[in-house]
Amino acid sequence: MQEFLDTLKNKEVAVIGIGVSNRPLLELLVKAGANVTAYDRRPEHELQMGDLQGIAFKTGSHYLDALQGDIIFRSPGVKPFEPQIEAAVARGALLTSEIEVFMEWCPCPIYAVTGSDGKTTTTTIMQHLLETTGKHVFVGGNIGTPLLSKVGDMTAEDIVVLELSSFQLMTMKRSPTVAIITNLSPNHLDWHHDMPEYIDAKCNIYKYQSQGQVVVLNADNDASCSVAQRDGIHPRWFSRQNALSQGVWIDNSNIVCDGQPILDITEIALQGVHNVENYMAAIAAVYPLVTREAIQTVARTFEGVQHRLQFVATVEGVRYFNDSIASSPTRTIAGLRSFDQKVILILGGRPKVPFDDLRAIVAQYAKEVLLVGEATQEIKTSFGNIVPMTECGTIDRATILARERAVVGDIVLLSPACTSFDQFKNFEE
Ligand code: UMA
Repeated sequence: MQEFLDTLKNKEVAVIGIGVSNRPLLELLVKAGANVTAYDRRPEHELQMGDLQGIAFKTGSHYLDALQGDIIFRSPGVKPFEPQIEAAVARGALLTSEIEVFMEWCPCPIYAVTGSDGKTTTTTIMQHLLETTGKHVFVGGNIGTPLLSKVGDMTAEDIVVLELSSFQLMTMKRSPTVAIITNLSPNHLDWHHDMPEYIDAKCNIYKYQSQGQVVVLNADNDASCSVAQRDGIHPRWFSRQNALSQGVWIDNSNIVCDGQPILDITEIALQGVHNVENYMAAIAAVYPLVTREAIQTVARTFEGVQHRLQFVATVEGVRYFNDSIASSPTRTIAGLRSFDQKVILILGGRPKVPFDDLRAIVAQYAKEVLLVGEATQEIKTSFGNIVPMTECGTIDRATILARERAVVGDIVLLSPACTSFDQFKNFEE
């Protein structure tokens, strides 16, 4: 950690985006003696910067107009092709990010997961599996915890498991020891220019690997097969649909790894074939470091990431999911996109950001919306008549109404797109 901090002393550093990823980074940069300017498009009063000392700030609508610095840290949501960023790079500035620098300085093996669907669950499965080896496992990245400030606590004996988004991978010039792409399908095309750019970003997860490092790909996914062929790589494949000669596949109801039966899929506590695929990807990455017995124990006991698209129960043929961690429209959009049928959506609470971006996705993925909390009128105004909406007031009433309205095969999803603070202590309550 000290070695890393020494590289930054007296450097002119720009940090774009004052959010989850960059807050601990800002503190580290100040500690290192760098001259730091932090940029954010949000106005200063929304940023709660009181605890950040020794930093110059540029905020608001023209925040990037005077972008300076030898090193630029971009937070994931900031597009690298903003003209001011491209101009800075053209004049010689180094464009990097908290996660990229973490990967450079991390002292232990990194297992990283990306993909259009199943990233968070696969990352968490990997965490549980690797913990059975007795090693200290650090988990972070897009899943929520920035790890750069923890490098000093890590040793070569530990393991890091990262969830990486296309936003994080887009400018990445480092790859992990073991990389997984769960699948590739159109996603985030409101942010990326187009599908090829999105896919290229994802492929950075293996592009900088050295010999002997591993990439796991989904043989059932056409886009994954195309990139393997294009890049001439030799991945460790998994396939739920076809038997393979090597890698991970299904024989009767058994997940088989290189011909060895590992796990009966009926033992997996998580619902859905997508979770069978998540286990297959994870097994391809960790077996035989993680034993067959340990894999079976995790599969029987791990019931999903709490509050994060967590499957709760099937009642009278209706499946209920809790995604209460989705306190912004972006998160609700991601949640809705993971279902392949229209859902009954419980939405609302205390509004945080406008709902305009959610409108089109709700029209596509929700059969009806049950509204709760302070955001009710704002959502109604924003959505107009795209979908039937009912004012319920509380989550209790919304849930009762959802049960009355749902028919066999329906999905009821709580994914509020708002904070819970108007009625609850936090999203967990
Ligand atoms: N900002 C700008 N200009 C921009 C964009 C953002 O100034 O053009 C500012 C915002 O006003 C905000 C700050 O940048 O104040 C940081 O915003 P950010 O959106 O870059 O996000 P962070 O708070 O740093 O959180 C990010 C990830 N967010 C995104 O990728 C959008 C979090 O993933 C991640 O958990 C966190 O880093 C820790 O590493 C969230 C996510 O929704 C969960 N990810 C997407 C997904 O999973 O689909 C990719």
